[in-house]
Amino acid sequence: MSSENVENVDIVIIGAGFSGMYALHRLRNHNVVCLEAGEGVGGTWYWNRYPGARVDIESVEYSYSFDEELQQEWSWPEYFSAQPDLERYANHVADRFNLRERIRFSNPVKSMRFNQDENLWHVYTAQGNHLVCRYVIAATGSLTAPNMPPWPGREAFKGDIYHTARWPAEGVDFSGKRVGFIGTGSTGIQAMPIIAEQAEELYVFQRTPAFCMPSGNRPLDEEYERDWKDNYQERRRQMLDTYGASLIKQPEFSAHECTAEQREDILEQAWKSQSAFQLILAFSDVMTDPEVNEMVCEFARNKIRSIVKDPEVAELLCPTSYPIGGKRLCIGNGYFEMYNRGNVTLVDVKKAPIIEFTETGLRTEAAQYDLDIIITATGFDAVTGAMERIDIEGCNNRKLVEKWADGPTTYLGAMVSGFPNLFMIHGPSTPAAQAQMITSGEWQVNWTADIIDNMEQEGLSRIDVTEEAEQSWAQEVNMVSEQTLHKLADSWYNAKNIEGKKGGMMIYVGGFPRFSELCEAAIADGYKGFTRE
Ligand code: N01
Repeated sequence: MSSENVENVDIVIIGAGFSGMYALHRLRNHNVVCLEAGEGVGGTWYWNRYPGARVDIESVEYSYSFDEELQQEWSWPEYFSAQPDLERYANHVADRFNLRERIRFSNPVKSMRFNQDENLWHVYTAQGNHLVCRYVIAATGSLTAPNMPPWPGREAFKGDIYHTARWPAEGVDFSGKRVGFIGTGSTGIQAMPIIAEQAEELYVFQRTPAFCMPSGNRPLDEEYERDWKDNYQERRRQMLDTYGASLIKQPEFSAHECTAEQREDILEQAWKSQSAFQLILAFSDVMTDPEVNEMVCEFARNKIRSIVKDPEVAELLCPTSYPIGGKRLCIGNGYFEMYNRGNVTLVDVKKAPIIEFTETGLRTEAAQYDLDIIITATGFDAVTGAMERIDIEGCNNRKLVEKWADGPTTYLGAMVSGFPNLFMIHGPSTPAAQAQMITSGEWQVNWTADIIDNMEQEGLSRIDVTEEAEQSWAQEVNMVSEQTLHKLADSWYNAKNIEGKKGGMMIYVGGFPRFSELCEAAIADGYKGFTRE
C-alpha cells in the first residue's frame, strides 16, 4: 500500500458492539476510528438474529448506564428484550451520540503489526485500509467466531445450512420443511420452540442435554420501569458491587441450613420467580458445594420429567454429566414442552455421533436423516476466537497466535506482554458472561480510557505488561476457578467446547467486585505489573 493511503489516528477500536460503541463515545476527545466487520452496530445483537434470540438478563440492567438522559428516555417493551429491540437500542445509541461518522462498517481488521521503533500499531483491513495509531482497543466480543461443525460433505447437501450466529436478515421460512437442528445450548433452546411451530418435522440432534429454567419474560410493567428510572443511579452503583454486576438476588444461607421441605419450597419459588438464574442462586453454595449442586440438579431434572410426557425422551433430556450452572444455565420459553409435539424427534448423537452431511441430510453412526434445512447452533470459538482470527504481530515479530498456542495469557484480561498499547475489553480471563456484559464492559472501557488519558498527560508513548504479571494473574484465575464447580463442566468457559483447543479456564470466576478491585489496585499501586515509557 502506498503511503498516501495511510491514515494516522490516535486510537483504533475494533468492533462496534456495545463495548466498542461506548469506547468510541468515551474516547471521543481523541482522534478515534472504529472498524466493524458487520454492516451495522450491535455486535452480538447484530449477528445473532435467529428466531427467539433474546437476552437473559433484565433489560433495565442490560443497558448503558453512562448517560442519565439515555436511560430516562429509553423504554424497553419487555423484561428480557428480544434481539430486534436490542439492535434498535444499539442503533438509537449510535445515532444519538453521533457514533456512525467514526465507524467504518463492513471493514474487518485482517492484520496488525506493532512498530517498536515508533511505538505505533499498523492496522490493515480487508477493504485495504492501512491505519496507523498509538493505541488499539479490541472490543471484539467473547462470542464472536462461530464454531462450525467438523463433518465432511457440507457441499454435497442439497438443502440450506445455517449457523445461528450468521442468520440471514431476511429470515428463513420453515413451513413444510424437515429441519435438522444441532446444538442444545442457550441458542438452540431459544430458537427451537419457534421453529417447531412452523416446520413440518424438527429433528433435534443432542450431544449433551442442558439445564434450562423458564425465562418469565413478560411485557415490562410501567410501575417497575418507573421505579427503575427513579433509582437508576443508585442501582447501577449497587450492580457493580455484586458478583455478576447484576441485582439478581442471592441469599447468604446454605442449603444445609434448610430442611428438605424448605429446600423444595425455595427451589419451587426460584423456578417460578420470573427472574432468570434464580435456580443456581437459590442458596449461597450451589456453585461451590457438590452436594448442594446435586440437590438443585435433581430438582431441575424432576421438572423435566414432569413436563415431558414420554419418559424415555424426558430421561434423555436430563443432564447427568456436569453440575448445574457449570455451563451457563439456559433460559427458555417452552423448550421442554416442545418435546410433547408430534413433529419433534430427539436424536441422541452422544450415543451415535453425526459423521457426515449427505446429499439429502445428515448421517449418524446409526441412521440417515433426510432433511431440507440444517441449522447448526454449535456455539463459538469463544473468548480468543475473534482475536486469533486477526493476524496480530507484537514486539520482536511475535504473533499472538504463537504466544497463545497453549492458551491465552493476559494481565487482568486487558493486556498481553509483548503487545504494547493493545487493550482488550472482555478479553480472556475477564468475568465475561459471568458478569452482566454491558455494565462490566462500560467499567472496563472507563478503566482503559483512564490509562490512555494518563499516558497522554504524562507524555508517555508505550505501555506493556510483564510476563511475571501475566503469571500472577494466571494464578489468581486458577485459584478462584478451583473454588467453584465450573471446572467440572465442559463448555466455552474452559475451552472444552472445541476439540483440541487449549487453555483451561477462559474466564474469571472470582466475581466482578474482586476483578475490578484488582484492576484498580494495580493502577493505584504505581501501575504494578505494567511497564511504561
Ligand atoms: O453455544 P453452546 P450457544 N456435535 O456452546 C453442541 C450466550 N448466549 O450458542 O454440549 C454435536 O452453549 C454442543 O454440545 P456439547 C451464553 O453465554 C446467551 O448455545 O458440546 N453437538 C451444545 O449443545 C451461552 O453460553 C443467550 O456436547 C455439538 C451446542 O452445540 C453462549 O452464548 C442466548 C457439536 C453449543 O452450545 C453460547 O451459547 C444464546 C458437535 N460436533 C447464547 N459441537 C441469552 O442471552 C457443538 N455441539 C439467552
